[in-house]
Amino acid sequence: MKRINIRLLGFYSLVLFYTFASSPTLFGQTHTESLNDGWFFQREGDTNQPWQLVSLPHTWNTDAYTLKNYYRGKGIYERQFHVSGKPVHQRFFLKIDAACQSARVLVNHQLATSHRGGYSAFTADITPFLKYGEDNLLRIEVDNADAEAAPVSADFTFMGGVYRDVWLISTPMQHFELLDHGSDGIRVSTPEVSREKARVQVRSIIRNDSASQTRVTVRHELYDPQGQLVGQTTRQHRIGAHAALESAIDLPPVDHPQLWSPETPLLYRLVSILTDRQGRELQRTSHHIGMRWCAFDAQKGFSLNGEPYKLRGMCIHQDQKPYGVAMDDDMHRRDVAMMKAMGANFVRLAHEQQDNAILEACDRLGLLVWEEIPVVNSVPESEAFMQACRENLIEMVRQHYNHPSVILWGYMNEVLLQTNNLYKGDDHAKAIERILSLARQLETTLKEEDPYRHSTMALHGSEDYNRHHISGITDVVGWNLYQGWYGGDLTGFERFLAKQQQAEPTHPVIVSEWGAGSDRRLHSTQGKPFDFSIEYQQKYVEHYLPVIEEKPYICGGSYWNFIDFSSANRDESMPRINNKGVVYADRTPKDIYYYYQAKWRDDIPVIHVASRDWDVRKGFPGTMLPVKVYTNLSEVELFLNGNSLGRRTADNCFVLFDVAFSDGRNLLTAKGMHEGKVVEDATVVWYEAAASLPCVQEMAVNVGSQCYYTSPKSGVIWLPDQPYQQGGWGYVGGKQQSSQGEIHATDDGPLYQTWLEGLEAYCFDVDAGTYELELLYVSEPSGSQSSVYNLGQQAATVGRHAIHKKVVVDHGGGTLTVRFPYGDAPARLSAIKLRKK
Ligand code: GCB
Ligand code: CA
Repeated sequence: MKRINIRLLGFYSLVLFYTFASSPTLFGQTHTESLNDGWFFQREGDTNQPWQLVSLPHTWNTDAYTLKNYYRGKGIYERQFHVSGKPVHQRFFLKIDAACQSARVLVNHQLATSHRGGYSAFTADITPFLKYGEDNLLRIEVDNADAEAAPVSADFTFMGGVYRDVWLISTPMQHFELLDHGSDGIRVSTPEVSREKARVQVRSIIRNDSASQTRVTVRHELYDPQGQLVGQTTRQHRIGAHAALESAIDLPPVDHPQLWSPETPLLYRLVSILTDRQGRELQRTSHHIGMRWCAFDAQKGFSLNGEPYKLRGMCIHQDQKPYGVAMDDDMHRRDVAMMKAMGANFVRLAHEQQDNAILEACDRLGLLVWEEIPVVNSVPESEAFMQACRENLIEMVRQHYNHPSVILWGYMNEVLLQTNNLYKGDDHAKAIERILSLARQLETTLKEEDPYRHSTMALHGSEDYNRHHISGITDVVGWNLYQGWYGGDLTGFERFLAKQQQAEPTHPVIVSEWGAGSDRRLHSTQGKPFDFSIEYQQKYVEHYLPVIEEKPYICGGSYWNFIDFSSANRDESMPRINNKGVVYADRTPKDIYYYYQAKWRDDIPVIHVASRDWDVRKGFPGTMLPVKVYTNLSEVELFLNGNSLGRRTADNCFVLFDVAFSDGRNLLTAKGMHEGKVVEDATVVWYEAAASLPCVQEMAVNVGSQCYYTSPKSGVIWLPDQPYQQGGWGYVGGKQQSSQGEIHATDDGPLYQTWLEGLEAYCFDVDAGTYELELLYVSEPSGSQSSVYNLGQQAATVGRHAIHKKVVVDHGGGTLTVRFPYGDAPARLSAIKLRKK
C-alpha cells in the first residue's frame, strides 16, 4: 500500500490510497496489471466542474436511460502512475480494451496513440514517453461523436467512455508482439480436425526491441483437457535489431482429439514460452484452444463435428441499466451462464465486438459465437470510415482468433435499411456501389485473416439484398425477420424463408434476428403486435421457434435480444429501452425464458408456472383468466390452492388453464412426472376481485386498449376497455387508436399510448353518490410533435404530454354518462377512473 498525493490540474488535491506494483525487478519476465482505478473524469468543456473520481469500466452515458439527446462529445480521463527505477531491459505497453468511439492517448502530454472504433482493443508502446522513478500522467481523450466511426446509425446507444479494462504491460526487450492490432501476437489454428486427428498450427510474432541482433527460442507446449502434455515443438530464431518476425510452427498432430462442443466444452491449453540465448525465460503465455470442425449447408443446415446441429441462440448487446456499457467481467459471465442455463448453444454478439470475458465464458461453458463489427443501417461516403471498418475487422479477428467458440465473423447488419431512405437516384446507386465495394473488401480481408471460419452478414427482410447481389457475398446469410411484429402476420415468417430457399437455394441461412417487445405492466388475453403485452411476445416466440427448430435447412437462429437494452432514440412502451428481452434489464427472467428452456433442454425437467410476469391481477366475479405452464414434460396437472384444475397434455412445450381466481392470495402449483418422480413449480398470484356494478368502489379502465395495465407506482390495475351495455360500463362510439410516441410528464406512458378517438361518451351504471372521476388524455393530437408555451420572458417547448384531470361529480343514480368533449378533455380518451368518495 502506497500513499500517493495526486494533484490534478490545480483544481483540488486528493489523497488516494491504492496499491501500485510497478513492474517487478525480476529479469525479463512479462508483467501485466490493470490500471482500472484512480481515474479522474471530466466531460470536455465542463472545466468549472470538479473532476470526478471513477473506476473502470466507466461510461458517461447513463443519461441515455432518460435522455434521447444523451451527451455525445468528448470525455477526458486522467490518472497518474508510477514506474520505479530505470529498467534497462524493459518495454512498457498500455492496452485499452475499449474506448468508445474514438480515442487519443497521451503520456506525459505526448501523443502515444490514437484509435477509431469503440469496440475493439488497442495497444501503444509507451516506453519512449515514460519518466522513471516519478509519477507519469496518463490522459485518454475519448469522443463518442465521431462521425467516421462505425456505426453511423443503429438501434442502440453509442455510450461513450473507457468501458473495459486498461492494462499496463511490461516486457523484456524480446517479446511476443503486442502491437499486432491489439492482439497478443499469437494465433493458433486447427486447420484440420477429425475424430482421428487434429493439426495444430501456431503463428507467433516475436519482436526484438533492442538495438542489436539476437537469438531467441520459442517453445509451444500443448496440454490436453486433463492437463497432460500431448505435444511440444521448439524453434530458434535470429531477429535483427528493432525488428519482428513471424514464426509459424506445426505441432505434432493430436491423435483422437477430445472434441470441443457446447455439450463437451473440452479445452486444450497451449503454453508458449520465449527464452533468450542463455535459456532465461522472457515471456510465457497460455491460450485455451478447442478441437472442432463445422459446416454450413444450404439444404442440410449447420453441422458440428460431423453431426447435424441446430444453432439455438440469442443475440446480446453489452448493456445493463443503470450501468450502461460499463459492465464488469462478472456481469458478462453471468449473462453467458444464464443463456447456457436456458439451453442456448449459440450467441450472436451484436452488433459489436464484445468483452474478452464473454468469449472466455463461451469457450468454457460451451456456446458457439457469431461476432461482428458494427457496420449498421448504411455506409456513409467516407474513406476514413471504410478504413476504420477494415481495421476494426482485423482487430476483432486477431483479438478473438484463438477462441474455439467463434464460428462466424460478421461485418454488416441491415445495411440497406437506412440506405433506401437516405439516398435516391444516382446517390442511391452510388451508395449500393459503396456497400458492395466495402463488403467485398471486408470479405477478402476476412478470408486472408482467417481462412478457417465462415463469414456472414445480417439482412433485413427485403429482396433488395438479392437484387443488388449483396446476399451472395458471405458464406452464410443471416435474415433478421420480424413478421408479426413490425408488420405482416406471424406466418409471413415461414413464407419468407421458404421463398428465399427457392430463390437462392445455395445460401446457407440463419435467422439472425427475430423478436417482439414486452412490458410486464401490460397483459392481454388477446395479445396483438405492438401492444407490448407479455402475452403477445409469448405468442410470437411460440410461433417462430418451432419453425426454426423443425426446418432442417435453417441452420438456426438468434433471438433479438437476450436482454432489454438501451436504445436512446426509441419511443415505445418504455422510452429509451428496446424491450424485446428474454430477461429484463436487471436480468430477472421473463416467463418466456422458461419456454426456451423447456424447448431446448432435455437433460433436466422444466416446469414453470408462467405467471411471474402477471402475478397481480384484477377482474369481476366470474372472470376466467389464463395460466400457462411451460414444460418439457408430457403432462401437467395444475392446482389452485391445493385443488386440482385437471391434467393437460403439453403441446409445443406448454399447457394452458383457465382459472377463476379468488380475492386475495392464490397459490398455483403445477406438477408433472419425470423419471418416476414428481416435479413441481409453485407461485402466488394476488387477485383483486372487483365489485359488480352498480355498487362500484373504484374502477379504472385502460381506454382504447385490450390490455390490463398495472401502474408500478400505485399498484392500480387499469382494466381492458369494452363497449357500454346496459347495467354495465364502457364506451360509446369512437375508434381504438395507438401510437408509440413518447408521452412526457408521466411514468404511465402505455396507458396514454392507447386511446379512443372521437368517442361520444363513457358510461357507468352505478349507485347514487359522490364520485371522483379521473380523465387521462394526451395534450395534443398524436400527429404533432410539440407545442410552445410562453412563460414570462421564456418559451418552453414540450412534446405530447399527459393530462390527468380529476373531477368531482354528484350522481343521482342510474347511468353516469360522461359526454365528450368534456370540459377541456377532447373526444380522445386514454384512460378513465371512477372512485366513490
Ligand atoms: C433489427 C436490428 C437491431 C434492432 C432490432 C429491433 O433488425 O438489427 O439492431 O434493435 O431490429 O429491435 O428492431
Ligand atoms: Ca389507454
